[in-house]
Amino acid sequence: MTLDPEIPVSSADKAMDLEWHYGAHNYHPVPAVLTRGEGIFVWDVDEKRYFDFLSAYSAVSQGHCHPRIVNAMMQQAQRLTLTSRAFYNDKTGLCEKYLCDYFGFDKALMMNSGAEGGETALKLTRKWAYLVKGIAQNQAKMVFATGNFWGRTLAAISSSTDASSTNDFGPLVPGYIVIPYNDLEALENTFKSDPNVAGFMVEPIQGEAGVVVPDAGYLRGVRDLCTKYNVLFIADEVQTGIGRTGKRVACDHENVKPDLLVLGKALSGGIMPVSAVMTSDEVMLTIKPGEHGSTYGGNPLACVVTMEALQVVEDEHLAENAQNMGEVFRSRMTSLSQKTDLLQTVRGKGLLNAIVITERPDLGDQTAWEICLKLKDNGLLTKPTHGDKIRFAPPLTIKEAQMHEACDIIEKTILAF
Ligand code: IF1
Repeated sequence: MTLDPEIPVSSADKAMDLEWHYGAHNYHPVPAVLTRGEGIFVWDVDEKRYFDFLSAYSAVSQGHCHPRIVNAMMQQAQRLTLTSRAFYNDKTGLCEKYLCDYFGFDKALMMNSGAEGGETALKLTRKWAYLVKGIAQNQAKMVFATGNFWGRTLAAISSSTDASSTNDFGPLVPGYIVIPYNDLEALENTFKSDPNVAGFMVEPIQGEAGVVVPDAGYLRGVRDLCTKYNVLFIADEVQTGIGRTGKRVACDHENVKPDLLVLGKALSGGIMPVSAVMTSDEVMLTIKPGEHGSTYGGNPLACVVTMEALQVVEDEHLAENAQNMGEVFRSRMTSLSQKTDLLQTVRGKGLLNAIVITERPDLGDQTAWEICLKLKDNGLLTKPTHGDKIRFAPPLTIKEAQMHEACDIIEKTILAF
């Protein structure tokens, strides 16, 4: 491949140029060209160090390139990586048991992306609707909340209320009902009015919508209504799970147990795509051999990585650390909000947080983006979510001194803006 002599020589520019010329334009990245990651830090091609306050959208909760997880991967990668599920192997069952013991379910079904996890949960729910609940064929309804985000597949975007996710991708998947988030009355009215409702899939905290935390008691209310109306409660914890909000999973904040739990992202510590759906025998056994699967789903390499990634969360008490460091972060941001009108409020749980900023008249909806560019210049990486919210989600391994150093950067950037 001969590079166009017009392409700027700096490796940062070259990397961005290559993506521009040869890659789809389905992202608008912050212009940082990263080449190395370790713990809470990443470095760009010019060896500039950044605090990673996005953690690949909560997938790198254990920190970049965690040595235990990388080592586990390397050991297994030299032994057996993929057999397909046409045969058994000596890791998949161990990991399925590990997941069931860790999260308290009868069975697990492993896939790859979070979207595939959500799709698997939906297919299980529809099977259960017809084979167990007795809903008439093709009449099962799925309920979602406004502002939901669970991936980019057609089934996932069909529940979206964000035009940028759905425009020009129709026709969408039928059988969906979308109701307001954090609204138990709307949920009960929907269950009362339609006997064909099979499941309600909801994020305990909405990530993409801008870290929207529902009222205390919402998850308990969802649990009780789903039980009352014999509807499956599907918790999409792809982003909120695995210690991110200060608990093992976010549902633990209200001691509720969903009928199906969907996990992804940090399940593999940012090493490779792994997702999983966990549920009861009653639900899981509605799918028979040959009715669902995936080439890489539950492969030996993914299973070894997953078990080590979860053990690291346990051994390093990452959920507790997320709880404590999140309190430090929100306290610092609350103090900062008293020094500037730019920062309206901070919200979140554990280390899944966002600040809501006041758009500056000259910048309008680019204000958050411009702040993120300045944060980058000052050594901290993150990205706006939906206009006027900026998400802050560092790896759960962050230490208190590092959190204060990062908050100093945020404070300096905001006050100078
Ligand atoms: C991108 C958003 C976050 C998720 C929840 C399922 C999935 C996701 C709650 C699907 C994925 C990712 C997708 C990623 C950016 C990121 C994201 F901004 F897109 F919405 F985190 F908020 N459930 N979220 O958050 O998992 O198939 O991606 O493995 O599309 O760039 P996936």
